Amino acid sequence: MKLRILSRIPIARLARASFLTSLLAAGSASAMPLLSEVYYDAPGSDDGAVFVELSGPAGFVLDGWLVEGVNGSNGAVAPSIALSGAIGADGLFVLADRFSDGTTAVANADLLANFDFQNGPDSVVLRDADSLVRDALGYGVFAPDEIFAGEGTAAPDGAAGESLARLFADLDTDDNAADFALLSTPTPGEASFAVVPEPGTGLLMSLGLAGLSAAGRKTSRHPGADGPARRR
Ligand SMILES: [Ca+2]
Ligand SMILES: [Ca+2]
Ligand SMILES: [Ca+2]
Repeated sequence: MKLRILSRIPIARLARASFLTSLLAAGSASAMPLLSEVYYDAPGSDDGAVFVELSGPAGFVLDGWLVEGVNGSNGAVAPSIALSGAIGADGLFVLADRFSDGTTAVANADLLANFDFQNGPDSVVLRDADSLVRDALGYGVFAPDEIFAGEGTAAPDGAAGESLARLFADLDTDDNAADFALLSTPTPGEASFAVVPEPGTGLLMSLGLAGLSAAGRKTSRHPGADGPARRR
């Protein structure tokens, strides 16, 4: 009976399930926290508008961790922002740029600091309390003599108003081009998470259907479509 059900599923959906299953296999939850969204170029002034969103285990303490910009033209590090506080119960943490009056226009901000990143080609790096690089995102087209401090292949450099967000906030294959996509509407404090298949699904799991059904049920199909808001 299961095989008959399988025969009705379009090939394209099976391909997507297979892709998701391979991503789940390649990703590593142990690598978290991760950069889950970076917004560095708001329309007009960036002041009070840009942010870095991290994903990770709820309650994970970020004291001593750093978010750094790496200049693609010479490798210079600026800004370097010291993190403090903990990842929220929703699995996300938003570092937001602040206006001179101490407020921000960024929704769901967890920590305010004064920073901005350059438009690409540049990189944003996440370091832990031992200064080890735990995650990195390079964006834009890097010339051979420019410094790429991201992972794998660079993500695209979006237009003003677009952010770079992980397809799934908790999924990392260490290839920026594969893991990140441009969002026309940035989503600080909101994200889609990959769903770990439930145990005991046997045949379905081997066919990659567990990932398909889970993806259809619990995540938006396209991060830019900004699926159902998470409960906070
Ligand atoms: Ca701008
Ligand atoms: Ca990574
Ligand atoms: Ca987001």
